[in-house]
Amino acid sequence: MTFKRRLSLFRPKTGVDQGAFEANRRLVDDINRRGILRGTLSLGGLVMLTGCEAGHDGAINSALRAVSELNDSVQAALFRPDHLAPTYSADQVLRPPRFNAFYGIDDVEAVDAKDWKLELAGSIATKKAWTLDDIYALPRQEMIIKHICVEGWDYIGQWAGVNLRSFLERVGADTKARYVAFKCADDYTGSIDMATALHPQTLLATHYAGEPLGDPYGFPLRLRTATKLGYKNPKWITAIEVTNVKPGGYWEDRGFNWFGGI
Ligand SMILES: Nc1nc2c(c(=O)[nH]1)N[C@H]1C(S)=C(S)[C@@H](COP(=O)(O)O)O[C@H]1N2
Ligand SMILES: [Mo]
Repeated sequence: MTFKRRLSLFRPKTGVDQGAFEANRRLVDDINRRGILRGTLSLGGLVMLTGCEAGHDGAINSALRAVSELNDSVQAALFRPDHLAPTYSADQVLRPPRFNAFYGIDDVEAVDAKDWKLELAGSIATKKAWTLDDIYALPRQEMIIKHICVEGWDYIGQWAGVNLRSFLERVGADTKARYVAFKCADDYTGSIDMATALHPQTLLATHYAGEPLGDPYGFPLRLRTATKLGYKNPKWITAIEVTNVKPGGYWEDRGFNWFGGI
């Protein structure tokens, strides 16, 4: 039995908006067709989608997690470090971006620029904290990419900021380490594999559509990687750690697929 078929066992049957579920499945199918996210990601996407609904059933959850962990290694093996995700044109950019978090937009606590600093931890030679002025002084890269949330929506966004690879090199991070983890001003955490951190389309974004990020979208600093789903892009980042110990993340700890991308 293929994983995709096995997964259909977890298709929600009751109490679920079937229309939304079908829309999500169409989106994931579409992503696969376009080759942005390849191979087993349809499994990952569906695990995440159905995982939400199965959240109260411990047995289903641990089964999903087992499939998901296998899927992580398959996805990591498929990762092509030089393969670029599609980019779009400026007239396709959504302004303002579409907001999402694990709470509503009215509960966003704005970060104060003067108190904010970026702390560094783990396998990094120069752990001096960065102020926003320090970050703004770095060369900026821009990209127009699609943000895809597992909830079944997407938008095209124009992000600019520091290329994460060049930042990691600048602070003397051990780029042979396996993971990069993020802490955020809310209770969110996230982590990515080093190959994704070093991918040319992975930024510490400070700007959206030519303006500093708005408060709900992660001011002053968020991750934006073109090769990962929405939840792998922490907003309101306050600390970065380079580590060989696999970190979790807010959604990953709740059963979402860890790799979450191509
Ligand atoms: N700090 C923090 N980062 C976060 C989240 C969050 O709740 N808190 N939600 C994630 C999810 S699930 C998505 S889809 C994107 C939403 O980003 P957007 O507001 O630009 O759409 O942020 C991701 N990063
Ligand atoms: Mo998301």
